[in-house]
Amino acid sequence: MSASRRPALLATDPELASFVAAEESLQAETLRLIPSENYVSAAVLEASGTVLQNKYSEGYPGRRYYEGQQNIDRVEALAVERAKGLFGVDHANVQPYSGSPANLAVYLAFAKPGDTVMGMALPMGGHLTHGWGVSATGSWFRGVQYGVSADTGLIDYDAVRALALAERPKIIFCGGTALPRTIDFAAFASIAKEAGAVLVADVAHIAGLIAGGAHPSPVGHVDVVSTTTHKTLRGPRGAMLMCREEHAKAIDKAVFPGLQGGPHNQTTAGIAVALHEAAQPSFTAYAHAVVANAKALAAALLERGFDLVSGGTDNHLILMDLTSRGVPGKIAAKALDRAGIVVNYNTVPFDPRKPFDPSGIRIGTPSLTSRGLGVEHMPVVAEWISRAVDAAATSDEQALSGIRAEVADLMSAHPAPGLPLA
Ligand code: DSN
Repeated sequence: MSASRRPALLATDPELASFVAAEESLQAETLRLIPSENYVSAAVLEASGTVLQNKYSEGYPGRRYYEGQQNIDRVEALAVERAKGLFGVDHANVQPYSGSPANLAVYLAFAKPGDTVMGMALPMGGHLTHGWGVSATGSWFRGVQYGVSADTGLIDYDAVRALALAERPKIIFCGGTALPRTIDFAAFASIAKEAGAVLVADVAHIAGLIAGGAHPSPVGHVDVVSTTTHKTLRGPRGAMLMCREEHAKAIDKAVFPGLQGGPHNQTTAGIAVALHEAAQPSFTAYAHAVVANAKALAAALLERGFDLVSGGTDNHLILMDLTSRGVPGKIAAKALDRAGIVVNYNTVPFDPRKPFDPSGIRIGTPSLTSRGLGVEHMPVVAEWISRAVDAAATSDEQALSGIRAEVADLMSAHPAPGLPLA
């Protein structure tokens, strides 16, 4: 693939242009299974790289600290209206730079340093910003953490309730980054109500599934919905906070001026386009296809003897415990990468190994579904994973190269959105 799509960049900085072109080739030729990644459309890419980049606009539409907002206000208002319509919320703030700042804004809105907050432990499938110790949210606040049951790999709602009632946190987070099962927002809502906590659903991973009707919505159950925009939602890298009208002021004030300065208007434009795309019937079909593919892939992996946390998946994500295959997650992930299959190594619940060298890998189907792969392809994908993990165990580089060629063949028949054709 050439850098000629970007003639100005190529002329000014050929070195950098070559890196971008190489990344395009890599994304085109490899099978991307990282469940938090996706491919944005060409329209989202175009919207995200515009002269909106040049404008400062601290404040909100109609209430800015800089002049010249005639067009920026329209862009942001459009993104906000589309978010409200798509998710059925009273209020949306589309300015958070990404998921972590969005979650930090929630703390600023509803808690004071030292307050107790509660979320799922990171190694159990939560997120750093849900009060985990190494994050500011776990050092500036007192984080208490729930997990999953050792027997089932599922959230034990009775245990969550008991912890919440014992600790009385100011904020409870539900949602996470390695949860293969449906989140029961109603159960969390009843726990938060009993404990007197603000309930936040961090739906970053499943926002696109919610928008497409392939996962129940937290709206109506929780106080605040936090999400990134670049995972299953298929937008640019950014985030949104959504809430009922009663929390709107607190959320807006926390994002700006509480935490951030000027919003990234070029990203807001990309978010607006992604939200428009996500409101189309084709996106509903996409969201359901992501889940169907994940279920088919999980079944094909189980057939090949893999251990999956919780025994399978309800959503876009599969967490594989490779202990029984005798290959640590990191070694498997690196071998898969050499085979053209891009995953991330990941802790599994109760992992005896360290996060930088854990027992599992985390995979998902948002990206391959964006390329048009269907359930009929999942046995092939599972077979590649199985062969690559076996090859990792025996350091069989030839086998990995063979898989890489097979992967590239299938990928060339299924071009990714937003990437130039080879
Ligand atoms: N880094 C994201 C993920 O991969 O799930 C979460 O922030």
